[in-house]
Amino acid sequence: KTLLIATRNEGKTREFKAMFSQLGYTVKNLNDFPELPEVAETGMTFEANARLKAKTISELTGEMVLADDSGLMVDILGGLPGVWSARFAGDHATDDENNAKLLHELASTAVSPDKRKAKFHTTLVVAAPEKEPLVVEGEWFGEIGTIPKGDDGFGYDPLFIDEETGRTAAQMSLSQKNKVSHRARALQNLLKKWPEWLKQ
Ligand code: ITT
Repeated sequence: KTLLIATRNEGKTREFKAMFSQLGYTVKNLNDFPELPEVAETGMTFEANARLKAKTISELTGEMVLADDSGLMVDILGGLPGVWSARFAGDHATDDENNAKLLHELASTAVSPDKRKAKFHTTLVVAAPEKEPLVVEGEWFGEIGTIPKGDDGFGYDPLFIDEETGRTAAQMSLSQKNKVSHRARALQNLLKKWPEWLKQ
């Protein structure tokens, strides 16, 4: 069984590969299909963008497609970077540039950790021909550190401190992160609904 994920983000893909391999699925992403177009993320919400990515790629391929729209929401920044997480420091910003921008925005709160509370959010959408899309969410609570720690993961992982363990997401192994992350929780919610949805 193969599942196409409408993403070009290899960090997300690595996590999905591990999660879905336990379910007997092989995962492919858009980097395996260079002929498919870029889907512009014009939505103002995670759900709107996830729907856009899943529906567009499903219509173009005629396949069932999973999309993940996700991001980091920092309390004192009013939920930013949110849907702009991938582009926080500019259109083709690297993870390092986005992390530097986040630290800069939070510089004045460095001494009060309670002001650095944050969460990761994922909305997953599964789209397939002739079906209403299936939509689920997952969240992960923590706070933003003052210096990057850890080498694993991707994106904001070196700055995101898990509230349960006090470790950054980048200090966790892939399998540890996949037990507690926003993406893992969203997938658990998906698996509760997926069998019924497939039968429709
Ligand atoms: P696709 O749209 O191709 O899937 P993208 O990177 O543009 O790739 P998003 O629009 O959903 O994906 O942006 C998500 C950004 O949020 C991502 O680039 C990271 O910066 C951040 N992010 C999401 N999940 C994360 C995680 O588990 N760890 C660290 N950062 C994460």
